[in-house]
Amino acid sequence: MTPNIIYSAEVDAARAAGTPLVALESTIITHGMPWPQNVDTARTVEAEVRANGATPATMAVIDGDLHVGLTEVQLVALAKASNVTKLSRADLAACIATGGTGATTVAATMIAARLAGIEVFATGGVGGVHRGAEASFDVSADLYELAQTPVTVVCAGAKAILDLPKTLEVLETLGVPVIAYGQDALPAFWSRNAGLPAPLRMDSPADIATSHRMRAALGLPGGQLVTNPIPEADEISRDVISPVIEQALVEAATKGIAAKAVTPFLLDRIFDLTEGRSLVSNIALVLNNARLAAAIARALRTI
Ligand code: PSU
Ligand code: MN
Repeated sequence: MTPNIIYSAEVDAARAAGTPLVALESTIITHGMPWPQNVDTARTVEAEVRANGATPATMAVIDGDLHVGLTEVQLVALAKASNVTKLSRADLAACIATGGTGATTVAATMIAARLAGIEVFATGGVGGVHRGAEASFDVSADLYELAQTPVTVVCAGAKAILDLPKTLEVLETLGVPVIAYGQDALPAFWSRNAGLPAPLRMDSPADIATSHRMRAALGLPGGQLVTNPIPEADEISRDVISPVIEQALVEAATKGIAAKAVTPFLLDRIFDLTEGRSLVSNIALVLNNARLAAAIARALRTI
């Protein structure tokens, strides 16, 4: 049995030519941003990847087919739909087997990227260890995926809706390199500094690409997590965002939000509570990550 993988025309051409590719997720479109900014961002991010010398491959499952690269029509349909399933590692096979439609998280996008031979993936934020995980056991499958699937994921750090020290501990335990790009501190999504040192620092796409290949050469499974600080002009300081996050977390607890619903609920509340400012920053950092991911994908072609 083989899954039906459908490559978009541009991804197909890039694969044939051996030119750089960058994977993109779709949960950020369906569960991470509101319409219509979600589809605008998806288009702009794809354009940014192209402008930086690589081909974008946005992943999704549509009617049981695994799509690597979406057409404009597919992108719009996904962005407009209100009840698309959020697909992580646990959900992917079931969705494909039953002819379903769903958006891929970081974990599922990494799986799709590996199947398509794509080594680099750009997104906004990854899942992690949620605050209160000692009671809820809520640890994102993204972390375990990074431990086993050989894709370098470029994000802007983890959101402070998560417990960042615990997230770093789990990544260390799992043997996942966490690399801050161009600075010593771990970036925290909307802000450039989480107040924690990053385990590793690299200052060039070439070093990140070489490390990616070195892991394979050493027989190590899994990928790398590159944390790229949001551009200064788009940053929201920790003082401003922290109380907003606290309020969103209290509301989630009061409403009994659990499991897959937690991250989308918090993102939506933070958007409302910041009157959309969180989204402006979110878009800027995704574009910044698309540029770095394209540069890493280009560097991988020269090694
Ligand atoms: N963090 C964000 N924005 C997002 C997500 C996480 O800042 O859109 C999405 C990603 O798709 C990520 C998923 O893989 O949420 C993690 O969900 P969970 O915590 O349920 O594993
Ligand atoms: Mn979770």
